[in-house]
Amino acid sequence: KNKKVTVLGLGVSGLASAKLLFAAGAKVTVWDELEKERLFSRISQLPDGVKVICGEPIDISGANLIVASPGIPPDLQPILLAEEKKIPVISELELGYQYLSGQKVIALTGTNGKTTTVSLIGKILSGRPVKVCGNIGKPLCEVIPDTLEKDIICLEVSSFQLEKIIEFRPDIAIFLNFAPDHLDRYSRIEDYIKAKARIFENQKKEDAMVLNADDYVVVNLGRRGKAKPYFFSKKQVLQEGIFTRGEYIVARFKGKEERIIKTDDFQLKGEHNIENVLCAILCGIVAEIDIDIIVEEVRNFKPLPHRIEEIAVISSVRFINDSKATNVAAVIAALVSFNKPIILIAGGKDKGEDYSTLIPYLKEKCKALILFGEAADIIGSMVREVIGVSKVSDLAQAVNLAYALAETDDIVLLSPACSSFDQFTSYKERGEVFKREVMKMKERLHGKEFNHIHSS
Ligand code: UMA
Repeated sequence: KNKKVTVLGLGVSGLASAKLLFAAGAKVTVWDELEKERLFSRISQLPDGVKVICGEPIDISGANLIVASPGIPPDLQPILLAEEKKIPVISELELGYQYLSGQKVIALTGTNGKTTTVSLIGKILSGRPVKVCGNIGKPLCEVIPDTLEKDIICLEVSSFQLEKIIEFRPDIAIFLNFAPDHLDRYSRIEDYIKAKARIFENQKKEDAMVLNADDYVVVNLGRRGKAKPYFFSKKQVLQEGIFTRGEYIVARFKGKEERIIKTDDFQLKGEHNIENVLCAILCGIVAEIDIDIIVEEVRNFKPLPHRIEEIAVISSVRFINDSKATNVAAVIAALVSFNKPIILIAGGKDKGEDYSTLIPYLKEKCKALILFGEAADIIGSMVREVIGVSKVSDLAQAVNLAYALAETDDIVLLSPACSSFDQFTSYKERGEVFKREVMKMKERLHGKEFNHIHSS
């Protein structure tokens, strides 16, 4: 109350933070590098009395506290200045956490599969009052005003949100997997790992860690944690934990083994989804949810949009939207989940990854690569030697070219390996545009008594 707080970034996180702080009686200033005209709808949602500075530099020297949105990089000038002046800088996640009053917190991080897994955990917990939020799209600060004491907060947390925590301490901290990503933000991969590792930092021995036993980065970080570790594995039979044996997912605790569900008995498909399901089941067990409820929720859970999502079949060519694949590891997970020739559409905003790690998979799985967006030339230069590459300017051209190249039973897969921000506002918008272009083509072809020849 009465403190001067500057919120950096007026996206969903900045908006929710500013509202919460203003309601508490703080003197709030919100800053964004964009011009006011581009932020009109957000600004109109702010309470009167919040000061807005947009499209011009901000002087933070009089502030008592800075709240940084996840997208604000740690080397942005106002952050560096605040650090120099010893003004505390916290993330939106930390701000939201400090508003909690003892609610149970489950937090999940990882590189790929976070949103699917946290959504499934939300379903598994749905017999209790649970709020699923965080990087999934709804900031913690947004749910705070409606949070009751009995609620369980189930959070997807990103490295960006964890960078600036102080007290954030989940009762159950989950680390799903690790792969290189966000190298445009972190100059060294160690910095990305360090940010993610903060999920365990404030845990105590009465808390729990849910860890992927197959991922050595995760196992190493878990070794340094103080909380009780629980493991899941797709590759090993564990002494204690959740793992696959033959066609079953199996739980083994205190020497007692129990088959839980068959690996083909749920709608989430692909190896990467087995990992997600193992993780969610283990979290459910750690949260003391009845095993029958867990199994039912896993069985009923439907894949989320934009993740290896089949959107149309046109003359036996399957079109798959995997717009959520914003890094190389996610693309690999998509490629290995098909056993038909793939025409891959990739590109977008480059995040500094080494795309040559795709080479063995391109060789084995793909017949053509269509590149678009800012990263097109960079990706092309790294993989051109093993696959035919075409460059197009947008998704409409990509869809048309992919279809022209396709033969019966081929797969056209949008799995970009990049973020979307060069041409779109989000991966969701990119996925929607892809769907629209595919549907437009389908209508066009059907309308014309299409007789394109697809030879097998
Ligand atoms: N901005 C600046 N200067 C900068 C950077 C950003 O002024 O240098 C401004 C932008 O102009 C914009 C605002 O900040 O107006 C956007 O803030 P933001 O990027 O923090 O975005 P939010 O809308 O608050 O969304 C954030 C997360 N965004 C990012 O981490 C980039 C969302 O995750 C998250 O769903 C939301 O908070 C709720 O928690 C998105 C994401 O891409 C989906 N996350 C990354 C990922 O999953 O890989 C980590």
